[in-house]
Amino acid sequence: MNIEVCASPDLSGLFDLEGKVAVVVDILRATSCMTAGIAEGVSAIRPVSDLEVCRGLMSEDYVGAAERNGAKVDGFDIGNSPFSYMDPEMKGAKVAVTTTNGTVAIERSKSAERIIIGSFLNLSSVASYVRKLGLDVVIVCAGWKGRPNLEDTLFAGALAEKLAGNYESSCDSLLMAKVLWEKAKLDLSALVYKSAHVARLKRLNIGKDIELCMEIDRYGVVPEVNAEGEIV
Ligand code: 3SL
Repeated sequence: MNIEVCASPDLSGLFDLEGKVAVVVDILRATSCMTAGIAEGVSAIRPVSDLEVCRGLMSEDYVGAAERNGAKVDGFDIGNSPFSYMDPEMKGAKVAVTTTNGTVAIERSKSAERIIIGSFLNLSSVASYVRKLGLDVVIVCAGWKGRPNLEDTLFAGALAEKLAGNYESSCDSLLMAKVLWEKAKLDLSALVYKSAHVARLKRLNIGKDIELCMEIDRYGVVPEVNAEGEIV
């Protein structure tokens, strides 16, 4: 198996995803929300990049989730907090979601053979699943508005560590992620708290979301985009 890291959706055109597994990651917070939601009983999540498409789905019995620049968008049911997805009232619900970067990363991964949702919350399960599939992997990081970010890159390094001995790679982005993870894993939160996105989120008073998103292996699910474009 070969592994590459696409550090931002804006770089996705440089990667050939055909026949490969895209592991999409947006640690803060979109793919952490999706992992928590599916693990806690949300029945399906429909990711869309367009706000108005998402709004339209609310008339088709979807709970509407929308975030822009970290904040919930007016007129939607929920924003982008994992705790909203973990609410017992969400059990069995279908969610339509749009976020600033995470849903864009999913959309840009559409040519992949499989699209799976990665986060620290399901790190080991993603690693086992990817090992079992045996296909080449591109870790597609959501980043922030076209720029790479720290926390998604760290996930790439963490996943590489879990897959050690099972892959080959000549991708420097993966090497960079591994080197970074070696340092960061000793105290993950300490480094992530220095990131640009934590600074952005802090003004929204969502410290407990950040702590949750840093938890490793809280869940054993591997959410995957199905043929209908829903994450289940
Ligand atoms: O950009 C995204 O997709 C979001 O995950 C960002 S935020 O954590 O909701 O601010």
